[in-house]
Amino acid sequence: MATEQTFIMVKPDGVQRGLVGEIIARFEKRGYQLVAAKLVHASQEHLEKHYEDLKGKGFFAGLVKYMASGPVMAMVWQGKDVVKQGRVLLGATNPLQSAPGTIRGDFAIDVGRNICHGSDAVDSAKKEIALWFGEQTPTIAYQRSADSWI
Ligand code: RTP
Repeated sequence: MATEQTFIMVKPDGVQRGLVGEIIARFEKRGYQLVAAKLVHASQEHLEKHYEDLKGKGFFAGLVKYMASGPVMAMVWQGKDVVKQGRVLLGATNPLQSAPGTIRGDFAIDVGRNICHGSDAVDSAKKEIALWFGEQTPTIAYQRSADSWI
C-alpha cells in the first residue's frame, strides 16, 4: 500500500457533537489506516500558525477563536491517495455545497461550523503533521490482515 499521509482534524464542534467516532469509522471503512491520534486543546498561537495562509481573511479571528474554544481530535491517516480522497470524504468546505454522503454534507450546515479539517495537498499535509505532532511524528506502522483485501 502507498504510504501517503494526511492530517485530519475533528474540530471543536465535531468533538462537542460526539462525531469523533463517526468520522474515524468513515475513514476506516473506506480502507485508510489511523497511524497517529491525539486530543488537543490548541492555543490561539498554534492555530494562527496552522491557518497562517488565511491571515488576511475577514473570518480569520473568528476562525481561530472557534478552533480554540475546545479540544480537537488531531489525526494522521495513511493510504493510497489519502490526501485527495480524505477531502472527498469530508465534502466541500461550505456544508451547503457538500454532497449528501460526505461528512459535512451529512452533519453540517454552516461554513463556520464545518466539523472537520483535511490537508489540501501532500506538501501541506507534511507541514501540518509536523506542526501538530512534531518533526519526529510518532506514527505507528502496523499491518492489518484486511489490508491485502483493500
Ligand atoms: P479546512 O482547512 O478546514 O479543511 O478547510 P478548507 O481548506 O476547505 O478551507 P479554507 O479556505 O482553508 O478555510 C479554512 C476554514 O475556515 C473556515 N471558513 N470560514 N466565510 C467564512 O466564514 C469561512 N470561510 C472559511 C472554515 O471552517 C474552513 O474550513
